Amino acid sequence: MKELPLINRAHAYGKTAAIRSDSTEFTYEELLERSATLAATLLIDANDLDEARIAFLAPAGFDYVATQWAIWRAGGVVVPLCLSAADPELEYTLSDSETSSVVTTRELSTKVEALCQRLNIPLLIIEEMESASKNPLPEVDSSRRAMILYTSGTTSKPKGVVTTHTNNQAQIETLVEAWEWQATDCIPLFLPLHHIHGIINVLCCGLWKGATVETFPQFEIDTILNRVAADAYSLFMAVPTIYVKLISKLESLTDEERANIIHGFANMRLMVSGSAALPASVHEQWTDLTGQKLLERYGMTEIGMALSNPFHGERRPGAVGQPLPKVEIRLKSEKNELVTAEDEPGEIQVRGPGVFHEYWNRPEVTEESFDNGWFRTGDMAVIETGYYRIMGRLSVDIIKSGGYKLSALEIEAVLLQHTAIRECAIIGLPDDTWGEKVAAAVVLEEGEMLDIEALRSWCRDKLSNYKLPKQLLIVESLPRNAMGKVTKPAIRELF
Ligand code: MLC
Ligand code: AMP
Repeated sequence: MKELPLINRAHAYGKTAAIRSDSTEFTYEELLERSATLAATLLIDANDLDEARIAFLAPAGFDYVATQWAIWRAGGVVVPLCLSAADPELEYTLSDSETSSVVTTRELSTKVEALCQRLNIPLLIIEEMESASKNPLPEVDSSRRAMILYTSGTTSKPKGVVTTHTNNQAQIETLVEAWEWQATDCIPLFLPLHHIHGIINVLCCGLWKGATVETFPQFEIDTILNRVAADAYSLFMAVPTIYVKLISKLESLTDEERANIIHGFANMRLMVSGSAALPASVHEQWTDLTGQKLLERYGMTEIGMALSNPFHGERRPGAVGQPLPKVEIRLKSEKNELVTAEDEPGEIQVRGPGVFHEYWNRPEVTEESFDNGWFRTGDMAVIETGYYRIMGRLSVDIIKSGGYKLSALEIEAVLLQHTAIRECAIIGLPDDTWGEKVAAAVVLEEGEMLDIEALRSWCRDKLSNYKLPKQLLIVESLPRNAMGKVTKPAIRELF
């Protein structure tokens, strides 16, 4: 039977370690076996899930990957859930994706049990999924939908980005080729597994090539640095905030404590930064500390990775390089004209097999986001002596904080539910560690008071941790332009 390429390739890797967590290793063979059992359990009443959406909440590790592969092998669409999501966010994801069942671990089940009951969605516990069924798994064509990742944007609620297996495969092959992934590679995975950076760039690329992926529940800096010092890794991929945190950690250590860690970093064959702008100063500091020249690349949930500094050749601080294999890029000016010259800014538009299939259940939004077959990223760039440089985003309502894309509108909609708040505006303030940090300017109702701690604790059961405002400014009124529209640049000046 024809299997999906990612699964099919795994047979050849047999007893190699695919996943390493807490010093336990799981081989490719074990992954194939466990995912087949889980797939059979998911298929208890059917021969094929026929693109049913199966959401899952699992920490990074063997269970996560076995569940992901099981859903794919059973013909379903994976909807990975955010571990730190608040209840309303989980409810939105399950409802919007029209999820037909949720899979989780026993430990995490309390987080979704009541919600699944309320929404009448079956909840499956991974540890209890043992199937006696020996029904053959369906043949799943690569053109079918594979994954929905929720991404914030210029709409108040996140949109589900649907990719097919073909899209995912193209995104993987692009990176495997450009960054010369090897079966001997070992990479730490500490990024959240409901976003493309962790899922495609680290996990799927590693498993595609037969490498070993060492998982951590989150960015546990001390544990990870111990492993770096033990020379455990050949590759490292992270968001800029992580490099900033690593630099300040390394600077806090004595020369002796630092020596092995620096050696471990220096020995890696490649270190990559992406998901947000890497300040040139951080790039240079990292080289001074470790001798490694970070490779910065640019991507997006909807398109996979698009631009990258070269694996061989000049890695230029402040720039994101050139189009990756199989990715076509063009720049469109404000006047909607093609930019052909260097030093002229334009919106990045992307075409290629890695570009997503659709926004789930949003045909009009999908259509509007393309210009004659080219995906409009909303990011501005310029070409300078052959390399693209990202200049910023077209929308002020999109914030990138710690590598997470946040919608100002989504946070504003939540804040407006607070009885003390009459009006509010969320902006991203520049921040050395987080890139941008979420800041709120609010107009209070008559006689009300509010401080940042009270606001954050009120928000906590409504928004994930990383979306909570970090700064609060109480204003008499929000600055508006002649049309009555709130002007965010003017708000930024108030902080
Ligand atoms: C957390 N904190 C923040 C914050 N997030 N403060 C300001 N801004 C933020 N965004 C605060 C917390 O409130 C807490 O404060 C303290 O920092 C520690 O919180 P934490 O959550 O424990 O932080 P940490 O674990 O260190 O997380 C940092 C991080 C994480 C960088 C590891 O944010 C992360 O994993 N980011 C990666 C996201 C990602 O993968 N994006 C890729 C999307 S895909 P206190 O006071 O309570 O201690 C994409 C496409 C592409 O973008 O191109 O790749
Ligand atoms: P997401 O929607 O979470 O996938 O985030 C994608 C966005 O992250 C892009 O549209 C860019 O705005 C931003 N981004 C990713 N990589 C970079 C980079 N290297 N430099 C600047 N911005 C980046």
